[in-house]
Amino acid sequence: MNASEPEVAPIPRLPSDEPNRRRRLLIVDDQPINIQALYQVFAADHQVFMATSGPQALALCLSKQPDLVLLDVMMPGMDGFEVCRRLKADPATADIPVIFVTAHSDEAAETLGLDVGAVDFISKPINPNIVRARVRTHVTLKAQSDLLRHWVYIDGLTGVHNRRYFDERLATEWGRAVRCGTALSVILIDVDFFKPYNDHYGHQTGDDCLRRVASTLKAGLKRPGDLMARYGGEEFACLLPETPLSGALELAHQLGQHVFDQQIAHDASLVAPVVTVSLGVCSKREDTVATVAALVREADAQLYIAKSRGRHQACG
Ligand code: GH3
Ligand code: MG
Ligand code: MG
Ligand code: MG
Repeated sequence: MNASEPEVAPIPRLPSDEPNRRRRLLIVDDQPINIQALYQVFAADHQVFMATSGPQALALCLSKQPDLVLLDVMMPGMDGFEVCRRLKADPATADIPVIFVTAHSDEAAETLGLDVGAVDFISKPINPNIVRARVRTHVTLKAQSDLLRHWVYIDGLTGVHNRRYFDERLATEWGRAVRCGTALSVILIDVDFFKPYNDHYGHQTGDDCLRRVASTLKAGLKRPGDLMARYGGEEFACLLPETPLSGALELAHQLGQHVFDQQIAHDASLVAPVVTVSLGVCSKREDTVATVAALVREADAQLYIAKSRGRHQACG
């Protein structure tokens, strides 16, 4: 591509921001006839999954991530209370709302059901309108809380993770790296001459440029555990678990090259006619980089060196 006006990179869609998506429902009951009754209530406007045992229900919750589970209590082997306990104990399934649907409807059972984490408790035989209404309420609440959680951790301009998420992950990964004696690296990335870019092309085009730089940097990551976040303004931060300095420096060089390869015109830059970035790399070291604060401070110091040596380069 030639140096040209930047294209607007699409902001990634939210997984939960799809108002027309059919909600996924998991119906769990050891009696097929009970499953059938609930299936008929929801099949028309939901994507329905079915399980006839506790272990099958747990597996489906992990693989299908339903928006809600309708859960029988009395089942051979693992009963519904235990299924609910296990769902709530696993961070990957803890947020899925559970409604017990059971013939076993004394107050003690209902109390236990709510205590193990269910949001509601419905007696069999079911009234379709009541089940439908209660499911609708909890599916809506779940969608709203998913959306909130998403925006707490995602940068609204670029669609990559934000500083809050980066800081939390950094603390977690630092703890893990110290415990396991593994490597951990950070790259701080700053767009070169971005104030002149805004002055020359205007803020709107500046925003488009940031979106494009963000998606280019994110696409340059190699492993699922790697993280690219917007650190602030025109700065990005990359977290690389189990990556020593040599690997992080190599990736930093590649990321800088990827941004350059986008050939986003920058007539006001003093380093090239296109948008470039400077990168500072640092890795955990027992002697000199022994705290999270030192890791980020040293990456920032290396970024400063990259700037002072002429920009459009990585130092570490
Ligand atoms: P250097 O090469 O030394 O990094 O120079 P610079 O001009 O990039 O450095 P400076 O920190 O002075 O400028 C950063 C600019 O980034 C200033 C600010 O207006 C701009 N900026 C920060 N956040 C945003 C944003 O969200 N959108 C836009 N369009 N510009 C932003
Ligand atoms: Mg049963
Ligand atoms: Mg800056
Ligand atoms: Mg800058």
